Amino acid sequence: MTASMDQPHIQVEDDRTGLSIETLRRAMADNLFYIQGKWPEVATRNDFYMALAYTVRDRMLQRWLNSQRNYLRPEVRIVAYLSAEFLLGPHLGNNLINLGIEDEVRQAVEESGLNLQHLIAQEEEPGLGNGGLGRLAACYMDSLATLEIPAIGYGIRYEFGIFDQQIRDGWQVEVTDKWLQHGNPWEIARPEASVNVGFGGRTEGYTDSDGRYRMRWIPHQVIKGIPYDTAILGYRVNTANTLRLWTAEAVESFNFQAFNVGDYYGAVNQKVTSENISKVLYPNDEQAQGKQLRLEQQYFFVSCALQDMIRIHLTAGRTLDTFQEKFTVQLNDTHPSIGVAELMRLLVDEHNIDWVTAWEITQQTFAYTNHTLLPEALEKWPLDLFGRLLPRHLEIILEINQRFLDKIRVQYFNDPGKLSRMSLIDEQGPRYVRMANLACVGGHAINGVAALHSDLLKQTVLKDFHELWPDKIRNVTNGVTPRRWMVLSNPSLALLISDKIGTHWIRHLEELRQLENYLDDRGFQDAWRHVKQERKANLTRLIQERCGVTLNPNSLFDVQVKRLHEYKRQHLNVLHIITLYDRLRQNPNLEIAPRTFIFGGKAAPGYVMAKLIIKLINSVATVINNDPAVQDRLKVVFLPDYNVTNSQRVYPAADLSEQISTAGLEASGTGNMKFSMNGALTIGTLDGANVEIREEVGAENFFLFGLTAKEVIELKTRGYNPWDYHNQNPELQEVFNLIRSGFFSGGDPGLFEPLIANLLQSDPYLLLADYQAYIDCQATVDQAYRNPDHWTRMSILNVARIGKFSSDRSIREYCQQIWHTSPVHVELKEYVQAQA
Ligand code: 73E
Repeated sequence: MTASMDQPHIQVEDDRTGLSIETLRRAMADNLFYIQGKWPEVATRNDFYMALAYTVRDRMLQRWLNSQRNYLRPEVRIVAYLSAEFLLGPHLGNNLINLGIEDEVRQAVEESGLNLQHLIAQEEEPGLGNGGLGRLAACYMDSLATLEIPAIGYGIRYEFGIFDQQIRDGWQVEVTDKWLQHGNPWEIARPEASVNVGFGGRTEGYTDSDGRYRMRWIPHQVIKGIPYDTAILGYRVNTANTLRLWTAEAVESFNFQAFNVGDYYGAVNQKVTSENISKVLYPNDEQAQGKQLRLEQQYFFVSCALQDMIRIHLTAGRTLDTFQEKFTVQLNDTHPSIGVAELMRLLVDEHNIDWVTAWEITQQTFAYTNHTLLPEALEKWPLDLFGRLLPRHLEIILEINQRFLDKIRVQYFNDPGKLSRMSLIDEQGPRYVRMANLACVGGHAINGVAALHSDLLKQTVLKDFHELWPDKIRNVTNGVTPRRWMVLSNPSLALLISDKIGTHWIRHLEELRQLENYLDDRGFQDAWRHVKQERKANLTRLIQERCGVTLNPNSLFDVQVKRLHEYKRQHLNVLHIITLYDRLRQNPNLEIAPRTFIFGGKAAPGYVMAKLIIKLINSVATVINNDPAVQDRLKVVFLPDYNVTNSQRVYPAADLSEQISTAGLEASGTGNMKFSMNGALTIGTLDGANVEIREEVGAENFFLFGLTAKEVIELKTRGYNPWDYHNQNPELQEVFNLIRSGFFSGGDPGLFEPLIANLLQSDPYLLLADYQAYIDCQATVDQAYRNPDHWTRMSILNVARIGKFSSDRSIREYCQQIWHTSPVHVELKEYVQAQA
């Protein structure tokens, strides 16, 4: 449209903000030409995806910049969420939903001769996390924005995220995740906000101009942190918070001194080693890595983040004595807990604040979330390594420790054990810095991630701290965002629900309760089943494509997707599969509901037993899927490369959710919530958030089995002998015999011996103790599934009563109990007017 001379004020919709289908279509064509530099005839699908992504990002910028401007208002309090992992998943579909422009964009895309689903599928997901902990951070960012809470997520912009998993000959093979190779349209580099971070070197005392004796750090090396920002939009609100991820670079591209003396390669080498810090995510879930590079990563992003916060605070015109009013900093596990020492250093050494004041600010600033009780996940750093890398921080930690232990000594003068247990330094053998103790002492709140987990924390690993500060340990049960896990992943379910109760539930998940009114509505039940069938057909297509296995969408989809770990007991699931298979072999006419067992999940590359479990699943799958005697009553598949993208097709398709960890070991779990939200029923132990899910959905709508956390401890204390269970149970013996005979391993009886030997000799996760209860419980699942009406009612009730597990509820609790912060509405008007 062009304005003619006599009509100079014709309103043309802005190509960067307009929402009409025509404007969107034009904006895409424009971005394809001017950003991708392509004509449509030669554009790849990725070019079209990029053109669309920029079109959507343009429509987020008003909200984003106005939200960022709010950060600088002195009275605005900001949540800083520090996390080594943010497992975001693809942005495009989610942003369309949160903006509420899905329909318009779909039409504009179609009018351009393209398909929106294909473009959405084109996005390479940012897999900057391992599993639940990283995904939780992403859900919390979504809820913070939706609840209009000013927040910044700080983390690392790993060049390579979690590896891609391939399965070759049944084994896991790791492939580098080059998620940035086609460009990332969602981020904006902000080199002007770069900061320097020191490493190594020494400390020295000096007398300042006021005659005070002070310490300073002379690092050996300085690395530059460059922030890349991504907008995290709330659902149908103006708030768009920032996820600020840091990339490491050499301070100068070349060390000119080395360059001048002719050491060109030496100079370049320095650049290369500096960049190592943000190169790759450590792929270990719940396994502390004692590697120096890991500590470097942690310190790097935490120092960048704290320096950034201080800059924001000072720019807002305030002084550092009020830092704790401006920022509340959540430590996502101990990974960022070095922040306690770093803030002390910044305040005391760099900003000349006295120790006592600095300590008050620090303690009031930080809060710490614990995500696991597993001893192998507890982070501790050898003192010498720590002192070499961060000499000033070690001094600060020792000073914190001395002042802390002085108090403990007075308070518990008759209990010397307290000192050694609560000390920030482990001195039992070689000395270590204990990061959990640092996080506990250096903050004002500690929380577990489900009620049972928080109770166990108080009774076990944090018992002494709980006795010292009875109000400090709280519980905030995890939650997940219904925007990604229902609206985006399961549009047909979302539509069916909204058809009945409107759309308010998307921000107020408790309103799903209204679905109980339709429990006996025949039409509704049929529609419900229809949605599930459709999602099962959809997953069937994915599995056909990825595994070449044809599934029966009428069979019971029994799903276990999560990281591979012995405590999660994927191998207990396998024992059940083999039991059923053996029964079918013994009795070919056995009546069971046809079942499809679906597995997915990555194993840490160095975790031999977890990798062997993957091989076992695939070996059992090959035998069962090719045995004509089974007559398709059982199918087993391992879906490779389980990630956020794939998971969005898995949860909606599940009938049964496997949550079968040894009680007391899964801190919360979040997959359990996503399954339930999508109408799957749970078979599970009384562990983590399962306990609360069962309370909410009703015991009669949940398949419970197994020892309780208390019984697990009692059994272990009494002395657990797996042979007792093996010897009493002929069916279990038969299962073991089959595996040991080489039946599933092409005649190689030794292949799974390490697994079998582990179960028979020690069985640390009590599979044998829970085996029979699990088998019996699975039989009740089978019975229940054969009554479709009843199953559908249970499925509806699971969804209707799952409201508690929205991450909006979790974030509200953090705001009230820990962060003491409230929503700030973002106004867009001002900018629009200024523009006009
Ligand atoms: O139970 C899950 C929990 O739902 C827990 O295992 C997981 O965190 C989830 C979110 O709260 C978790 N991940 C880690 N620790 N706990 C972890 C530890 C080290 C590296 C990476 C992840």
